Amino acid sequence: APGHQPEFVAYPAEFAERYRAAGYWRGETFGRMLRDRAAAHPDRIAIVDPGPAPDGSTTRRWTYGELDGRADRMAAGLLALGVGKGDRVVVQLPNVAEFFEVVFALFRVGALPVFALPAHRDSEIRHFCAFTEAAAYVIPDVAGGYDHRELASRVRSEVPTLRHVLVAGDPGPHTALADVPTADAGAFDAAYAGPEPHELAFLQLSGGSTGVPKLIPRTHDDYIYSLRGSNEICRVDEHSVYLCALPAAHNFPLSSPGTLGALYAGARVVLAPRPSPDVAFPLIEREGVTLTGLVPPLALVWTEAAAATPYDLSSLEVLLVGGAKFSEEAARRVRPALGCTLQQVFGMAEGLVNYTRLDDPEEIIVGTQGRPISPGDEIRVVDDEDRDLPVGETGHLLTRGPYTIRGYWRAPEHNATSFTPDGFYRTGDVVRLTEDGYLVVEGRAKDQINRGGEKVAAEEIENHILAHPSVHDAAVVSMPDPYLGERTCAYVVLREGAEPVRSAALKKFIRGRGLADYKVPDRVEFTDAFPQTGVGKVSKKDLRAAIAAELARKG
Ligand code: J2J
Repeated sequence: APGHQPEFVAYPAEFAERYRAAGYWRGETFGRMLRDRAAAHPDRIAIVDPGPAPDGSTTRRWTYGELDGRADRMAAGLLALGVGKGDRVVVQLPNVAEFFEVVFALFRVGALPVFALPAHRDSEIRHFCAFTEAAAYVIPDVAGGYDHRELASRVRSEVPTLRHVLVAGDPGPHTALADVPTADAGAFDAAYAGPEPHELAFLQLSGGSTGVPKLIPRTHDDYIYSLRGSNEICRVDEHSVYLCALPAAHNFPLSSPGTLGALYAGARVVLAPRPSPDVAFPLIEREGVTLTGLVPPLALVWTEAAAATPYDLSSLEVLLVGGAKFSEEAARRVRPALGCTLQQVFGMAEGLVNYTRLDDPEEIIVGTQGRPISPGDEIRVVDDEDRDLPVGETGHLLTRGPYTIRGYWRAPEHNATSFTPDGFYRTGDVVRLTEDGYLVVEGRAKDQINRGGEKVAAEEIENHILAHPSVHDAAVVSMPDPYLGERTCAYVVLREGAEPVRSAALKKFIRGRGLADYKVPDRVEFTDAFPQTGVGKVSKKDLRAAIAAELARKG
């Protein structure tokens, strides 16, 4: 049947009806959303891409009309290449204007962007392309000194479905993105049956706690609701200027309220090529940025740099901080240093997003991770047996609601354990609910390391370590770090009689397998055996305690 998507666990009809009746889902799609904004205010600036020159000479400014026209021509070009509705396209672009041209073109034809991060390498990209049977892969030529065209050639030779590699910049052996759009301005057929609001818009990446990252299917209806809700809470309107400092594809800068929230509001998006103060501060001054989002380590760097900066940051009204726990002590320093309101955000690509409110008392802003966007968000805090705990007690966070998925994409076995039978998502976060309904993140039950907002799935890294011929067993755990909050420590048991390996050589081996740099263990500890739990599993709790004690001892 048209629109039938077997890999996607749809919202049960009764819930979909409820979410529509409540006005959460309004039957919007991203393709039409941009068309409407462009019709309402064609000449307003949508995207500012400062390009490589710090003096502003290479800056590109696209109006809503221009972005809309570009998305149309790109959509027509993609259809001409045979990329159509339901096809998957892995998009791995840095913070450049083309990201929005491509993504809105894909939205318009109903092809699904798969949002890779710029740091991903062979092992991640190969998996995304193969697992989604991607028809195309969109890359920069060289980014951060890395040539993505070579990576694309390797992946293309391994993944038979991958018919096109589209390059923003010099294409090398591939196709230039600039050659995809049709020259004919009216080429995208207005009668083309694009996606329906209840259908999928894209696949987002999960932070992950399993051997390979899971993919998160989001619909137009549900995601656009999260944008509208975020905009209201963060007071984003047509006068707002959002600085995208984190990688644009990540769910936080994409949607909380992020670039897509800003575009929904008819606001302006400014793309920062890097999030460091030397790049971001001049952009804030020059473009009159009103809000942005950062992970905690960057918020610390900004807070420190603000004291001595020659740049005028007074346009900045709101700094969103999330992705990892922001310490209360650091949170208190934001307003005095940057002169703006701190807004904590505790979100996840699977759905649920919590914000402190702009007019909340200081104690709530610095001491909690906010409360849900929607009255339709259902929150449960439970014990190990899924029994609800009294308010104020610490337990596992389960959630269900109008923008939280009911299942990962093509992952029935995972879904059986990641969701309760009645559709609550098991976040893996350990939280406490305050009397006023705010959440405080107290820890984590999932087997993941949160490296300053960058998520590392322990099992994924263990698998890479186990590929080394001298390694018998591996266990990856977090260790405390004053700057990132956590770093990764790999405990390794070598094979008996195996060639001894040094820590540096093992890290080099892991890096050589082609994975995002932030996943390479920060530290390797060799041991003869792992501590066991009562049931004979590796006790990661004991390993975490051991490395924390070791670090504390050394000071
Ligand atoms: C503690 N842990 C947090 C916070 C996320 C907005 C903001 C962040 C994300 C994100 C996002 C945290 N304090 N303030 O998608 O829209 C940890 C939790 C959570 C996981 C989700 C958004 N904010 N976390 O970080 O999918 O463990 O989304 O379950 O990358 O990050 O990670 P991710």
